[in-house]
Amino acid sequence: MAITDILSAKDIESALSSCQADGSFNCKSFFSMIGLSSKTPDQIKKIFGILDQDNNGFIEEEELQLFLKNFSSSARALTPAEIKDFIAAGDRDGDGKIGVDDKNSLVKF
Ligand SMILES: [Ca+2]
Ligand SMILES: [Ca+2]
Repeated sequence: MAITDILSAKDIESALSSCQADGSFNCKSFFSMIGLSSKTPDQIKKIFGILDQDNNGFIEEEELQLFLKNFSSSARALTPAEIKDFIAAGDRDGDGKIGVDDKNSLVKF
């Protein structure tokens, strides 16, 4: 399954172009630009499954570093500060990683 089976290639392109510079990535605006909020819970779970590359039910720091590459292989890696902000927004149970069931996460999966 490719991420473009679920998300529009055009939305992905504009989301990626909005965060080309180091430090400009914001997970909330990125998810909003790719139209995540209009997806069904089932589609969102599938996207989570793509981002969770080792399939252990969590998106960890190493996977977040390569987050943008799931959308385009030529996209950049996230910086340590961006990864930290991403985890701060998405990790609500405090285990340092983003789980599919992190309740009240700002990052909705
Ligand atoms: Ca994982
Ligand atoms: Ca968590």
